[in-house]
Amino acid sequence: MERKIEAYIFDMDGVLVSTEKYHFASWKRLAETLGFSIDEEFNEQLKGVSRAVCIDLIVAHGNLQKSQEEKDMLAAQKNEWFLEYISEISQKDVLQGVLSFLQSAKQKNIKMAVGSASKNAPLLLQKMGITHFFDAIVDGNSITNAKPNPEVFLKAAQNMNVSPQKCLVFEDAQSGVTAAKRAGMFCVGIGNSEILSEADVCFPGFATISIEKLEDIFSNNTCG
Ligand code: B16
Ligand code: MG
Repeated sequence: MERKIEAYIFDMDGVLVSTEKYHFASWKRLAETLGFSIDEEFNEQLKGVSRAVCIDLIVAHGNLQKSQEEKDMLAAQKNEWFLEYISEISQKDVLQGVLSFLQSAKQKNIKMAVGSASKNAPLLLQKMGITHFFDAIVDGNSITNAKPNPEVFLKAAQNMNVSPQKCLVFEDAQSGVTAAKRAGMFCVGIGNSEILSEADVCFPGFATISIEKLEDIFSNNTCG
């Protein structure tokens, strides 16, 4: 029996916009003020997970002991730098191919949601002028369990009134791909297929993705 996708759920950072470089720059700057450095490989662990989990990972990486109050202050500092870095973001920063993909999906009446760990998601979507495309926005302000917990994607499906089996998630982070699979959803990895090995299929970005191609892959996939 042919299966159809009824809804798309987009991660934000690294999928709709390349803000991951600003998250990385802010965490690196913070680590350096604490006396150590972080590299791109370590940064893979920070992608997709909440600010609070990131600060725990950073502190552990530097073999430091910090109280909750100190960690909150460090996280606030990181966010202040991140907000400075993203202050000039506008529609020109939407990743290549994303805008035309959103327009085509809207024309086909496919439901769409954002499922992001970021508390800055509403601000960034507004800066990029793409908020109106989405039927639901579930972000770091509305969830209690960070990815790889599936809560963010299950909530997005529920808010759109679509069953998880009919949702397709776009993700650039290992933690996010795991969350999508735990939610019982088909997952399209955006980025390196070796890093995102749990995804059902991988593309380097939206420039090479079309709705027709996705329908084809989804309907022929028996284990997604
Ligand atoms: P904030 P996503 C995630 O967004 C980022 O990938 C991750 O690097 C960041 O730490 C997290 O949001 C929290 O962001 O500090 O802005 O609340 O990829 O799930 O859209
Ligand atoms: Mg991401």
